[in-house]
Amino acid sequence: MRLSRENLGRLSRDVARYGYDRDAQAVGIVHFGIGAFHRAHQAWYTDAAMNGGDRDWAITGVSLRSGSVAEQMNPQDGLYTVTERSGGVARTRVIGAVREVLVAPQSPAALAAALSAPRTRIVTFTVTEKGYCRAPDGSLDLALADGGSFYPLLATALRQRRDAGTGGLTLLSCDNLAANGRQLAGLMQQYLTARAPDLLDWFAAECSCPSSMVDRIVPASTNEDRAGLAERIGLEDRAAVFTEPFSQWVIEDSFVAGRPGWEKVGAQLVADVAPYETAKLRMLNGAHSALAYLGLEHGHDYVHQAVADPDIRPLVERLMREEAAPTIAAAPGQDLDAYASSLLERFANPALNHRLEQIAMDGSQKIPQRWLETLAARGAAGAGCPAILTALAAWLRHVRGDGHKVDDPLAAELAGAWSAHGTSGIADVLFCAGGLMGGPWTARESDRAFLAKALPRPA
Ligand code: CS2
Repeated sequence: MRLSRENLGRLSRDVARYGYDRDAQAVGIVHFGIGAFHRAHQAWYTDAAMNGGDRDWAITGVSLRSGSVAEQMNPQDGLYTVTERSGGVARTRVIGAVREVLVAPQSPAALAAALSAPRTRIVTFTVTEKGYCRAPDGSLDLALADGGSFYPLLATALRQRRDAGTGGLTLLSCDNLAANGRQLAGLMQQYLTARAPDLLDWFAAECSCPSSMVDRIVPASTNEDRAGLAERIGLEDRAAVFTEPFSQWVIEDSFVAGRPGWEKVGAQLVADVAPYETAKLRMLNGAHSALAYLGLEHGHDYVHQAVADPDIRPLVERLMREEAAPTIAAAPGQDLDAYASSLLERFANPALNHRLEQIAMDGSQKIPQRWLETLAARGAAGAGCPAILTALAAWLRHVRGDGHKVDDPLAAELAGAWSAHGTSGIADVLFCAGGLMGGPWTARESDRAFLAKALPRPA
């Protein structure tokens, strides 16, 4: 028997659940990219805010392509559980914040109506790095944007809202990009310039794009996870997510038409997100990517195994403490050394089973803000980054794709660069000015020499 409104009463009594009247809540948020991360993070905070008395912030989730999340959630009336795991302890809660899931290609009219409804005031995004359709130089790739992304859908909605006098929207990016709000604003402006220039002034005046730092480790759920949960709670939940107890959300407080009281339920609303976002991207995500490529090469499957490996751990510590941390202008009270220690502890959580392969995907979209910006900042200060360069060499070997599939939107270009340039030239050609990965960082002579030595696969 499956989780649903009707079956809620059959849940085991130790499962916590929302206490508000779902029918009395209007939809206030449309969310693009309703995967596990959104369900364990923004929807979880919003649910807590409504539980605390906030009204009318229910969420309509949108899948841009696949119908699988809709199939998981709609038959359950949008309900799902979040289970926090640590040590032998698991705590489960039913979240009521999501009203329904729309699959964009299947329900264009319902989606247009949700985006232009007067009560919709915020649009949030977890579409992953590649969902922003950026060319390697960071500008909008218009052909990608026109091919099934959120940009045309938003442009249509913005036109309807302007023409109907409905008022603007806050577009809140919750993806792991540097200055994610500023990037989203710039990319949206580029889209409008090309496709709807008459909306540019209205967009600038009526909409806002705050930046936010999001943090919670949410491994992809497995059949085994779901089966164990069903046994424990007494109902099957096909949309269940499993995560760590830790959660952080730092949001720039710039909303054009109100927002939930997220600060009352643990989020930090601040004037400047940059110090938190930079620390998170360069330290947490930077360490994660290093663990992924080095860990896979060492035969590990999970983060907790890689971080316990004495060949890998010291390198990851150096990456965080000696390479990334010195490039970050910390906010008052932000202790980067303590942050590094807390990250090592979180990575070591054996109850999470966070697959290295999940982190290794889409490296071309991730490493600019995770590693290359640190390399650039350290390089400008005349310092080197041996730990990052060692990890970068492992990434280069990974995208060569010997015996495994490379899951990356630039996989073909990277394979082409490998066959044209080989071990002796690959790093030089990718990280030069104008090279495929030569955006934020151009390798110095000494970096290229380091990479050339590090590149051959270790015996
Ligand atoms: C991970 C992130 O998959 C990845 O690339 O580094 O999803 C990471 O788990 C989250 O950003 C943690 O907040």
